[in-house]
Amino acid sequence: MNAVAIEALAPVSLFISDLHLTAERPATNDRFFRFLSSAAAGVAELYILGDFFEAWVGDDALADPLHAEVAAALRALSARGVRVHLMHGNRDFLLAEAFCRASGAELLPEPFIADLYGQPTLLMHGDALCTDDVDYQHFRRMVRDPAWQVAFLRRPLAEREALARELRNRSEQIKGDKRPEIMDVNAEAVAAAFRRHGVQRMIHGHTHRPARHGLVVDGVACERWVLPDWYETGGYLACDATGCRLVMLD
Ligand code: LP5
Ligand code: MN
Repeated sequence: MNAVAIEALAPVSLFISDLHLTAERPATNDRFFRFLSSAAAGVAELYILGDFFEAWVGDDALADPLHAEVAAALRALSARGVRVHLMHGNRDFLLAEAFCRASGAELLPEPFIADLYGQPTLLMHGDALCTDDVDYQHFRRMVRDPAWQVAFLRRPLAEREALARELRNRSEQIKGDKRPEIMDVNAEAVAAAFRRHGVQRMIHGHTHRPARHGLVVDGVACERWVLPDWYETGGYLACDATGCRLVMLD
């Protein structure tokens, strides 16, 4: 790393999530690579708040050419001095140390409180806030259980990939039968998170409903930023000492 380059980085933190990178959506992948060499190239840090990949079945999936290309692109960004932070989503909760070594990214626990230029900010993927989606929360508890993960990772790669494809199909079918409101965050879960962590700002993705929500929790003004997905356009949140703004790409 080069100290001069690090000093030149702008004191700005960018947040992205829900890119769902896959060889089947080359336009999104290209948009991401352009983002790395433009908006993300000169900032202090990049936070990836989950669902970076369409599905991650274990770090041996780094053998996939797209996965390797993405890891190398992140490594090039971190080599410029940009700190890259990664949080699990519901699609890629199996990202682990080998991916971090290949990409130069640091894996964050969820939830995580980041100090953004003096303002403590709660970071989450967002799925844990969707407490009305009871079936999903049950499923989440199962796949986040370390014993379940050890057993799953023992299966051959091709079998894990087939299971992930099957699960994705099931998820799409099941979502068609769910009311849209149960797939959004639950207001009580949001208020409880602000209360528990004593913060006034939260950033998350998952719901694909980009927005800034102002709310009052126990008499304290708070804000909740929701990140966009990258299916059609994509975008990011940029935060600095003056606050945050959502930037949509075209
Ligand atoms: O992802 P998205 O936004 O479409 O939907 C999510 C919830 N769905 C999921 C599943 C993911 O899409 C697929 C994850 C792939 C991970 C690969 C590694 C692990 C492989 C494990 C193989 C067993 O997270 C969806 C939510 C939605 O967000 C909105 O919040 O509603 O939740 C579901 O659809 C889950 C169902 O409600 C309940 C799960 C039924 C499980 C049936 C088991 C079938 C096993 C299939 C064979 C493997
Ligand atoms: Mn998600």
